[in-house]
Amino acid sequence: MPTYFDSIPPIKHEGTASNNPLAFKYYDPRKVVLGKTMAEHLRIAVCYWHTFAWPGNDIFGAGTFDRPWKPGTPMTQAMAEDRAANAFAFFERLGTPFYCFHDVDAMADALTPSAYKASLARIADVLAAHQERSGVKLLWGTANLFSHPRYMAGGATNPDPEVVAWASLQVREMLETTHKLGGSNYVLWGGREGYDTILNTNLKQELDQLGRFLNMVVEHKHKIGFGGTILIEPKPHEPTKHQYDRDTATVFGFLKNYGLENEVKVNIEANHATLAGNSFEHEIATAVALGIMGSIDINRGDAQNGWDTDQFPNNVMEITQAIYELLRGGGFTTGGFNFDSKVRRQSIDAEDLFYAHVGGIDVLARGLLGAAKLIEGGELQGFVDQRYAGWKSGMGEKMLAGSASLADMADYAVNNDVMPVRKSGRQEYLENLVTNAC
Ligand code: XUL
Ligand code: CO
Repeated sequence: MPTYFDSIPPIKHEGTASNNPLAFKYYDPRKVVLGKTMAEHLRIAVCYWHTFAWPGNDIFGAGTFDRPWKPGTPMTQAMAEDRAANAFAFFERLGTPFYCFHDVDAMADALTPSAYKASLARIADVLAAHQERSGVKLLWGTANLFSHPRYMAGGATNPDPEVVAWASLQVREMLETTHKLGGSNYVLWGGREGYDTILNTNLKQELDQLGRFLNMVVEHKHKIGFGGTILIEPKPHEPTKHQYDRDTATVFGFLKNYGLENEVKVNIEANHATLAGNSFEHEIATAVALGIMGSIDINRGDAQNGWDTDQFPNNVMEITQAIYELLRGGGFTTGGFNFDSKVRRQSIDAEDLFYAHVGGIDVLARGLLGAAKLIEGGELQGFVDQRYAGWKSGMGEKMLAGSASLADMADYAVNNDVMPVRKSGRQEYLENLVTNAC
């Protein structure tokens, strides 16, 4: 069957001397970096929603993309199958190993719960056949609990238990579908798990609903024997004014509160990190430190715009720092880099989808090479280790081990007439190390 992408040749690695805009300059899937191939390190996925389900509309204007599978219009089974064939044609030409999707990105429209089940099952068979034929795998699946009007006041945190029953249906079906398709993770992004105004909101009630809901998801995961990781995707706001999963540290507190810190990890998104007032690398370092680093949605925001612009990444220095933190934490296990990025509304051609992904993937490859250089050089780690060396012996060691009290520390200061010597934090020197590694 012909596809929209037939005129695009498969994307190859041609190296930095190439000026072919449809070739990788840095991403060479087989190149070994720190003992693993680039493909194994980066585990790249294309997302279904921005690239195949979004028609190019925004809140002021209609869709601008003239795609043959007609995104944004009511979807029949035939259209869903056409969309899947085009999506896999894209994945195969790009040569990326994974994809991610929400239930409604891929399935024909369904009004009732039983129609929903049947429609999802029908497209799951189609996706399974494409996976089998192409070798492309599912990085993660998720249920969309935010687009349908029934979810205007939330999915799991809705004041109406009947809406939560619908949410339970979608999550059960998508968790089972992800399992059947051999997915590596299952994601919950709580786009409407928050509030528009606290005036109509019972915050404690909603947190308890969300905590119980997530426990139900974990119980079901074990019941069906899904071996992948359950991931929460933090975001501070948009579409709601306040979202409960606002950033990684907040999610960790929530998981602890509901006994889930050993069951659930995070899917960190670069643009969500910056919307929350954090840096991307801060979110990764925090997840690593708390033992909940799972996967990454890669994109970038816009320094002037305060919303989730989901642009393709192009800042090599920022990505180098992010990948450095990721590698320091051991890198991905079940996770990967999912391109939760969208081309601009004026980028209307098939080629634009390729330019965007090729550029973004090359930025990840450069970030990986830069991070590897920093790790191999050892100066950055050496500086940090030296900075904290005092905690390996003496009073520092005792305090951390719990054998020195507040009084012991205070007496130590008095008895030894302690006058600490200030040492440079060397920020600019360290920034130069990163710049020079890129
Ligand atoms: C929204 C967002 C979602 C999640 C999956 O900002 O990032 O697409 O990644 O629901
Ligand atoms: Co995302």
